[in-house]
Amino acid sequence: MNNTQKTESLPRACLVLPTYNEAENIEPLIKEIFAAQLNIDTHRLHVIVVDDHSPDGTADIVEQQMKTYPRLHLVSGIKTGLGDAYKRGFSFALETFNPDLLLQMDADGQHDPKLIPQFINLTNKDYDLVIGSRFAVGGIIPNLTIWRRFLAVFGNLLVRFVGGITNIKDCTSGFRCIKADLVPKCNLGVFSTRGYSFQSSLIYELLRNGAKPIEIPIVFETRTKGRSKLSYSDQIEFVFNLTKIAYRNSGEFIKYCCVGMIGVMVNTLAYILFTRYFQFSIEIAPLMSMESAIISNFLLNNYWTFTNRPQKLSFFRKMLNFHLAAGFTGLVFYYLLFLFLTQVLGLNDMFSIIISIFMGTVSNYSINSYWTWSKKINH
Ligand SMILES: Nc1nc2c(ncn2[C@@H]2O[C@H](COP(=O)(O)OP(=O)(O)O)[C@@H](O)[C@H]2O)c(=O)[nH]1
Ligand SMILES: [Mg+2]
Repeated sequence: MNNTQKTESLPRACLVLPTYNEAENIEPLIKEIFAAQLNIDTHRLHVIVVDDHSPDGTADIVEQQMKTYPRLHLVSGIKTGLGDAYKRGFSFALETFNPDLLLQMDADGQHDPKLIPQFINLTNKDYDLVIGSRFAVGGIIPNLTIWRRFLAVFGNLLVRFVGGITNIKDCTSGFRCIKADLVPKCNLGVFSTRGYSFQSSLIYELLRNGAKPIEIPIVFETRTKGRSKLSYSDQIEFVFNLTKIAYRNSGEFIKYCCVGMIGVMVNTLAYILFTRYFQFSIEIAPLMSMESAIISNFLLNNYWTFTNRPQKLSFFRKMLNFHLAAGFTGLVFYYLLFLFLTQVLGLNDMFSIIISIFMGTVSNYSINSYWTWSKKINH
């Protein structure tokens, strides 16, 4: 049996490659991906390029290459975001090829195709989800701008500690290999995420459906040519999507937000009481009303939001932590971030205050969840 006949009978692995204006990167990448087939004995590789009518002619190059590579396919659509592109690519792969594995990868040279055989090998060893991880021990992100590095690190911390996916270090990586039978269970059709936050939603859904994950350290190179397509709307969608993941993972975050809203009412009522009834001065009254709200928030969180958690710290230690967390997030998010957004970035003050309150709530929740009411046992 020659090599071609041998691979014909193998189960299929479909690599879904989303592209938007990747004309300068796509040709060498496809060559490298198919070269990796030589080191894969167990699966037959198909590559599905999902292109959204890139104005730079990416699709034309792919069509040219399809003449050389019979297992190269093109799915074209209207640009509505990275998540939508993946959904389209996955559906096409599942319906057309009935694959054993689905792979995800960026088309800009940031992911090394030479790792594909290793990813596939690990699924042969009983792992359902192999993640090319920038944050596993040995993972490196050289030459990334400080802003992009911050987004990658902070975004992951949020997914992990707000979303509750604590066992995965890189929840937003776009380099993965997944056992295909898990994907239909994830119900991609009802994912509301259209952009980059698809990646974290997918991880959450896969784990919820019992996927056994493993992370492989990768070197996340800078893109070979062209510009990143990550937009501000992707970043905003990402943050809002976190609350959904957090809520679906547990109702604690929602309870925490309700407590926060009750806190605003307590703050206001206490202020009215201290100034109008007890006649305190307006220098003192705001501090007293703020402290009343902090104490009422603490008690509600202790006896309602986190009541089912094993109690690790003493009541007073939790109270102290809660105050420190409130001071920290108050200063960093409600004040410094607000100043940064309005004064440095020149954004509208109402938009900035909403972002600051949102980021402050999310961070405050994370700190209290993982410090004040930590689930971990003290050794
Ligand atoms: N089809 C499609 N591909 C996209 C879209 N947005 C990004 N991509 C592709 O998704 C991959 C990751 O995007 P990239 O801009 O490199 O994101 P970054 O690595 O986070 O900066 C690249 O291959 C992009 O061409 C989109 O809306 N549609
Ligand atoms: Mg990229």
